[in-house]
Amino acid sequence: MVKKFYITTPIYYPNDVPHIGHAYTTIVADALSRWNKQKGKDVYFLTGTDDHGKKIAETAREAGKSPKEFVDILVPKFKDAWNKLDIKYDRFIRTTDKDHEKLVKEMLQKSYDNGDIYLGKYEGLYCVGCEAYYTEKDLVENCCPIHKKPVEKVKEESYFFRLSKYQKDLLKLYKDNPKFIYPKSRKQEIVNRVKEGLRDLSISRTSFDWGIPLPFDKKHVCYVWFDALFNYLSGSGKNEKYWPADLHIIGKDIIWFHTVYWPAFLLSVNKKLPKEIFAHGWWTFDREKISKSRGRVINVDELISITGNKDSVRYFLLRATPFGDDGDFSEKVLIDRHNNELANKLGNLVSRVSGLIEKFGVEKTTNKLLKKLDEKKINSLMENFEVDKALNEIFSFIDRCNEYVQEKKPWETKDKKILFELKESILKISEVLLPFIPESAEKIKKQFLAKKIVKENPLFIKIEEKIEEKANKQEKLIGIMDTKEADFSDWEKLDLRVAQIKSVEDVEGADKLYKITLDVGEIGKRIICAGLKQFYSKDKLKGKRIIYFSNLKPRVLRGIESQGMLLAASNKERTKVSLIAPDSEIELGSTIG
Ligand code: ME8
Repeated sequence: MVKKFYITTPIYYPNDVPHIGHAYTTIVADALSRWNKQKGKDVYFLTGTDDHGKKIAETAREAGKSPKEFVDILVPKFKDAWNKLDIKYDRFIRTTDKDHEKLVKEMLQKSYDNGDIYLGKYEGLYCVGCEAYYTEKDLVENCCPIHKKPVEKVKEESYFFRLSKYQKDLLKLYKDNPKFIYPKSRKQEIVNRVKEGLRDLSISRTSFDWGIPLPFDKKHVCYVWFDALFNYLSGSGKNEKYWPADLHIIGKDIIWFHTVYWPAFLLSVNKKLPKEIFAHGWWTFDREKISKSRGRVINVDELISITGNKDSVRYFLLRATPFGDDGDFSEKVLIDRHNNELANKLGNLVSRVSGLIEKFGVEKTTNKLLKKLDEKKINSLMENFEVDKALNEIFSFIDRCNEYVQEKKPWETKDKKILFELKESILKISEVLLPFIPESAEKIKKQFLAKKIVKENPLFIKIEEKIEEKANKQEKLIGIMDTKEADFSDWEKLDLRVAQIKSVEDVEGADKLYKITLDVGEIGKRIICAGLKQFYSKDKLKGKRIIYFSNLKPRVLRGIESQGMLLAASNKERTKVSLIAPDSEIELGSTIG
């Protein structure tokens, strides 16, 4: 019988375009999904968006849109990003999908009928960012420990879920299923916290209405986490064909919701429990927290544009850190890996060998080289989710193949048997790399399965060749990037203008950002968000003439479309920032260069 494999990502809040963190989870899930498919399993891969909740309602309001209008604009951006990264999901679920809403209502009713939901009063400290309540002792300097922002005091009538009732069942679950929480390093913390005791959970709100109404009391809408978690069940295929999930992949930020609330909700409605939950580590950006307000966020388009190659992004993220650990993103490391590993090692091998085969052909023989590939090891690493190590193993084999070419010198010996070994080995490499870098792997496979192997456009471009080749870079499998020099044409692309600051406003909930309105002469009025609050008072900024980057792609920060950037100098630690200003009253809109 074919074994099924049901894998999920979290459903992301569509309150901005997806960034590197969302991309990471989704790429890992895609690689594991493709790998399991290759192993012959009946795979079902679910991803989607978490459309409801107060956070979305507030961001929508700031953007002057209704929540539904707002999410309808952002959800396609997630689909588009996943498409650009070759994510092959089976369903993209939204919590606003009718079948999901219906299932959540049924589950609420079932849990209510089982006596697990009761009406009470809630008074608590709420963080909108987390969509969760905290107690005084959880707070850090009176702020949410994750978002570092003040929490709200909330008092409302609320339905409660009897979470406390499930403490014993949960502890038994963790004990009997050592693989339920992965990696092990995160498990103990959950077990300890559950042992301390569980308080019943408020699962409804009356203070806003952007959610699923409770079937037994329509004044209340369902708490976003009860709604969200059940996506895994409503999205599990026709008649819940794939339930229970084999693997939920999540970030460590939401491990509590998945390993405590989720099994308790499922136990309450008599459904089977997911088999494994893997909570991976956290990405930082140049060692700082990814943060929209500080501009330290990198979205999927920006990520791909660094090398112009989606497979470099997939490869970098999958290889960069042991799966489970935290990771730091830096453009330089991405480019280094692209150059050294994809372009030089893989690209070089493919290009050299295809050229030699085009010239000399191949002759069948036993393949000693291929025996050096330890597929068993790769399989067992993948079964343990050690994606980075599996890639390591594949790349050691690529190294071995490159050495083989060097040792055997087929360009001198014209030995068709050696070329046969290399051809078959490269075909195998394309197969094992397919889950990780599908587009490149497909290209290699196509090239090496062709009746007559022809050396295609170079799979890597030498740096000297790069400039001429730049125009058709899209065509290339993998190109070498030059990290240091900017062309004059790069500079020419920027449009810098003299502008004057007309007004400065605070941005709700952002402690570092100002919303600034600029007069840019002939260009007109522009609005930007800038992280200047720590460095300049509003009065100091008002009336100031500054330099403005006018043709940068707009970015949405805190629901505000920021149309560019100001030119400023900052020290390494970013503790000092100084705006660069023209030293005379030159006309607004004047160009710089
Ligand atoms: O929490 N590093 O949605 P969300 C690594 N809707 N991964 C990151 C990351 C980072 N810096 N930032 C985000 C929600 N992620 C809920 C989930 S599920 C039933 C409901 C990834 O948009 C990581 O997978 O805040 C994390 O768990 C998830 O995005 C949070 O996404």
